[in-house]
Amino acid sequence: MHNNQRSVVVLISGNGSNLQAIMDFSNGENYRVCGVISNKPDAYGLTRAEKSNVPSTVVDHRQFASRELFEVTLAEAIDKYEPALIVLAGFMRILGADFVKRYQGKILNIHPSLLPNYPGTNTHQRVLDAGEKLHGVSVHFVTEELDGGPVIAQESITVESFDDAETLALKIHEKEHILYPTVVSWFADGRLRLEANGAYLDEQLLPETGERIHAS
Ligand code: NHR
Ligand code: GAR
Repeated sequence: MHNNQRSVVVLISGNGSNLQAIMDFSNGENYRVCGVISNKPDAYGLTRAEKSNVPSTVVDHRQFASRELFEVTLAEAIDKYEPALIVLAGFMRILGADFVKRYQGKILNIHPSLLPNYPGTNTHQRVLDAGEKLHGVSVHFVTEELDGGPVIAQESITVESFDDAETLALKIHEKEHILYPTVVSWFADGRLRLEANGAYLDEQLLPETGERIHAS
């Protein structure tokens, strides 16, 4: 086991299979998941955290009168874990400018599309409706611009004639569960940085589509 693991907080809203992959991969790695925060009290990811003996906190957005008040409490919950990195993994609340500024360069998100294509929600169905042959997943730095922060890494899948939103989600998940822990460990190694002009990996400015690892 590493004795200088970087602390990571994972934010979820649901199933938490990416959280699971990140926790599983952390064994003997350069990071550890020190806390899980969900905005949904019934998220299955909370059970996953408990099973892995990782502490968790619920910050239920419905209990707050405004986004700003929700985010103040969310920030307090995060700061208690003193993380080096915040990882959004199926986290479904848009984060405001003040929140993002506070953690500038320290928030990652995984998004189920080949950004900059298909930002927002319901990506699998939109990809099918558009007749795309190529789909995929992107890990990016979170900035004020929704799904618009610099892309760090992408992995693609092919869309077959028999695919529906469910089979696409399955294929995407398989890629995500390898890609996301890999990028988290890059960050923990100090290899990743957000600058005004984009994302850097090993002092190299990444292209707008990020680093295509495990090209397939
Ligand atoms: N916040 C900022 N500032 N920047 C990003 O890039 C963010 C972010 C917060 C979340 C994840 C994102 C995704 O990967 C993410 C990226 C939720 C919505 C959304 O519309 C959109 C994108 C993402 C997450 N949320 C609705 C809202 O009003 C609620 C939808 C729901 O609860 O089902 O917050 O796709
Ligand atoms: C993942 O596929 C992730 O890319 C997507 O939700 C899923 C969460 O799965 N994220 C978004 O759609 C963000 N808007 P998980 O809870 O099993 O990790």
